[in-house]
Amino acid sequence: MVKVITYGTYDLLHYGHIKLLERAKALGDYLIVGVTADDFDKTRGKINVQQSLMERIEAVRATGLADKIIVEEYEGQKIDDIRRYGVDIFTVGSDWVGKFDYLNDYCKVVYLPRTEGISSSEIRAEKRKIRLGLVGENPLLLKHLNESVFVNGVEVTAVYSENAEILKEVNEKIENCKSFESLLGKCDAVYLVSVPRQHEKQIRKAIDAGKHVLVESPIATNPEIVRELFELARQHQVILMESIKTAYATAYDRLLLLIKSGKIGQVVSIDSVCTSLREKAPTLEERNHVWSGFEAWMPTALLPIYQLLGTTDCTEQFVSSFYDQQQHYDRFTQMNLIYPNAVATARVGMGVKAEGQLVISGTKGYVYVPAPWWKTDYFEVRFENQTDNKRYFYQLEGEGIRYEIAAFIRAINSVVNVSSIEEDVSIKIADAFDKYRRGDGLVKIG
Ligand code: C2G
Repeated sequence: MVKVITYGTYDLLHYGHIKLLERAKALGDYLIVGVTADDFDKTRGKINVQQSLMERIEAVRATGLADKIIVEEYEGQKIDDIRRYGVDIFTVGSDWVGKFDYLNDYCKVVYLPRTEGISSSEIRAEKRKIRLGLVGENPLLLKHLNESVFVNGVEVTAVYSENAEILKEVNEKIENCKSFESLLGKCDAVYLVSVPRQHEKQIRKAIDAGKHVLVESPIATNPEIVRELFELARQHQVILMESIKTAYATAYDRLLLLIKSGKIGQVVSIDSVCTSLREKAPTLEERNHVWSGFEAWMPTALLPIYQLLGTTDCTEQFVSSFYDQQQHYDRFTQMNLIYPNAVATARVGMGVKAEGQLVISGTKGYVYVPAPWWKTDYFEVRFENQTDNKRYFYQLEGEGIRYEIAAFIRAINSVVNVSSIEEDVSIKIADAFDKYRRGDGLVKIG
């Protein structure tokens, strides 16, 4: 019996895929089809896959051409599979010519002509590209601009910024708008990275104009307003999504799942530290568009705390802030949160450097994420008995920003909010800002 193997993502299964599978089957008597796992696709740069692994497997199964379907999860797996299943022929489309010649050491390699004129990318692109407008003075705007090119189905068309340094970096193909209103006329969706106090007004205008909104955290600095804005977005059938790039890092997502499944027992303490230095403290004028330490970092530092310990049971919140009174600028802030069965500390700073790690302690063990934990690609689960310790690594591309943009575009196209940040977490983050602003539980030093 001649065994044939072939691999693919098979997203939005189309005629080209089916032709390939038919010809692959015709090369032998038994066809094995390897369907790529989501993580594996991410590591090979395919981040726009629309269907889940199960949907893609089902589509391949429905062709009736595969005698066996397997999942491709890691680099080098093809060699393993060929040996394990006693494969005689490896085949793949001609777009891969030469790439798999190394498999000739294990079986025969056949490149089949690719069907012209059809591809998953084209099917995805048939939907008109989402025109994205970028708004704000924070240099994060440029990171989003650069990362958006990795995401299919989106194109940055306009920018509105009062920061001349940022505008210098934006190429002339992108329209430099003189006002927020004119930007709204040039796009379908906006990414806001203006200072938090401008968010509410801008979000309302954008939603009223029927635009989707991705907004750098916090959505607003008052929990009631955030609740209202989510409601407004629902009424207008647009997506409102909070942006914290860490939430889209695969390692961070896996870490949450691992802890929620009880790996370290009950969580009793979370210590989260996020700091960065800046060249010089902002002047009073600059404060109008410069983010303070609390604004820039607190949402990220609070994210694992609210996502793991919840948003309803937090009984107390004490904050000490090293505050530059003259410049109205917080340099270093520590927030202590008390839950019925757990405590947490979020420590953030701008203009202060500390070990930016995340430690989550439980009754059976703890999770350690080394600095800078907000760009997580690696973490360890540690136990009393060191031989039980485990290390986890998940490739992170573009600090998570491109995954976040991809999630935003997917949400827009499916009109379902697929945000990795739950609404109650967004509201609670706004609540922390509100309390801080009102001086509730706050001790200022410096
Ligand atoms: N294909 C084709 N004609 C098309 C489109 C795709 O013959 N118009 C073939 C591809 O060459 C591939 C298979 O259909 O053999 C699956 O295509 P994709 O889902 O795009 O998967 P791909 O990224 O090519 O993955 O490591 C190799 C991969 O797993 C192949």
